[in-house]
Amino acid sequence: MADQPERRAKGAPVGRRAMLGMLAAGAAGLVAAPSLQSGWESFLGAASQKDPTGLTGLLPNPGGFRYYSIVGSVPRKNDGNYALTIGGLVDRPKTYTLPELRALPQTRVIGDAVCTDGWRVDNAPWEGVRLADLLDAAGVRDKGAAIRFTCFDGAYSESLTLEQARRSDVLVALKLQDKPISHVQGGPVRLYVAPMYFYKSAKWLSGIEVTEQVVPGFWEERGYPVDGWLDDADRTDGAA
Ligand SMILES: Nc1nc2c(c(=O)[nH]1)N[C@H]1C(S)=C(S)[C@@H](COP(=O)(O)O)O[C@H]1N2
Ligand SMILES: [Mo]
Repeated sequence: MADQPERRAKGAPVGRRAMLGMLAAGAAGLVAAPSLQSGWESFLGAASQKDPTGLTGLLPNPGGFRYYSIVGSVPRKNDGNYALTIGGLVDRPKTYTLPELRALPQTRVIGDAVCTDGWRVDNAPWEGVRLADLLDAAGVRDKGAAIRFTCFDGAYSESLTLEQARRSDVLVALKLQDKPISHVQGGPVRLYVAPMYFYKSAKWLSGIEVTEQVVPGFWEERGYPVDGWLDDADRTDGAA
């Protein structure tokens, strides 16, 4: 699992190690990142032959996003079988269904999606439940200081400090560009962490666990910064 390439069916993927160098180099490094020459169209061509995910039915390219998954196949979840569990250091652990999440107050955040691989999608409208609201409902205990996110792909994980998780621009997102988030984009529910690199925005979200300390996520265990702030991020959440 650890050695699986993040991008599948691509001609000349930029290695994660190389990307870390670019990430360390900051904005200039991102500008200098090799262009994704093969792109979505070639992904389609190759994928139709050998993509094991069966996801190619949901094309075309949704608005500039690239498809990422660290596993080959992810189960589909819907109103009937989706569940989001909030637990760990909380007073009121709870499992939400999709209709329950939809019934909560929805917040719209217009923000960027910036992948460390050098592509970005700016000013996309995301909608969903503020993570802060779910945490308040669960009642974070005094010892709780961080969040660990898990996913129903069975492999990916992410983390935030409690302070980051309480920001007004961190969503348990149900919609992107005014439509329910599609399966390929991590739906029906994914995290959207507007002020951080897109790897923080875990797709196929299924678990929110309040922990005492930050538990580094999948890419963070492999060298990515735990604090994934974008260069232009307002780290104080002035909007809150
Ligand atoms: N479950 C899961 N979430 C994930 C990833 C992943 O591989 N699995 N990749 C991350 C990375 S590196 C990026 S850039 C975005 C890509 O989201 P997209 O596939 O909707 O473009 O998802 C992030 N969240
Ligand atoms: Mo990414």
